[in-house]
Amino acid sequence: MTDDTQAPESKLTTSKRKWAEQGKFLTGRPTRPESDRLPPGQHLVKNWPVLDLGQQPLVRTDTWRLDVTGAVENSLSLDWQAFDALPKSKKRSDMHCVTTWSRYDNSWEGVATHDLLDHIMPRPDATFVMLTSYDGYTTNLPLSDFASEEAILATHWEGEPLTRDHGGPVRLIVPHLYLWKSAKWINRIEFLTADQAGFWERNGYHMRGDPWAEERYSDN
Ligand SMILES: Nc1nc2c(c(=O)[nH]1)N[C@H]1C(S)=C(S)[C@@H](COP(=O)(O)O)O[C@H]1N2
Ligand SMILES: [Mo]
Repeated sequence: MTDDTQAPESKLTTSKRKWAEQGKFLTGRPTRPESDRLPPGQHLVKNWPVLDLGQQPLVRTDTWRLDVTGAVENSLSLDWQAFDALPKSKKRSDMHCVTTWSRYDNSWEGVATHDLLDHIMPRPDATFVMLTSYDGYTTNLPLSDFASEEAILATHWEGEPLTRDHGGPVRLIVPHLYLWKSAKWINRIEFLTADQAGFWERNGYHMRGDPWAEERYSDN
């Protein structure tokens, strides 16, 4: 057709069909269209870079402990055997580092945070968590992010035990936040009734760190 009133209509129809395919404007399960998979300002890498404070502690499973404390009904101090006896989960997720690299489709095995939460039962006034690691690193995040369905205390990546440089024997993975929230060599989880800044958060990084909102640095 050469009728030029037709052109904008058919463009709109094309867009509408695309939106329908992507489920745009649908509320319900928060699926992301493929085009939104890479957060703004990020680029893809195939390797897995190592980033930390520069000191990679050697943490042996025979001395490892995970202390879970603070605003909870049941404080716990888990040794490796007790941790290993918790239900195991597998997850597949992307990771996004604030230094602008992202890596797709990482497979994780370990203990889902919601399975740990079932045991310790945070008190109703618990709203944030502070993580402390064997290298002295700390990072804070909202309890709702820590408890997300995809969050896991990971012992394995791609079917292999997590290596020392990536935080073995256990690190947290919270894939929907920047990777600095995912504490390597985790040693302690403290439940808080108000937010407190961890290491990078005291040094200019954002308190939440949502990659899609580009929450890289704090506003002040
Ligand atoms: N214990 C600990 N966890 C840490 C860090 C750290 O220095 N110490 N660095 C954070 C930062 S800034 C990033 S980007 C990721 C990097 O994880 P990777 O080295 O496995 O890629 O770990 C996070 N977790
Ligand atoms: Mo980072």
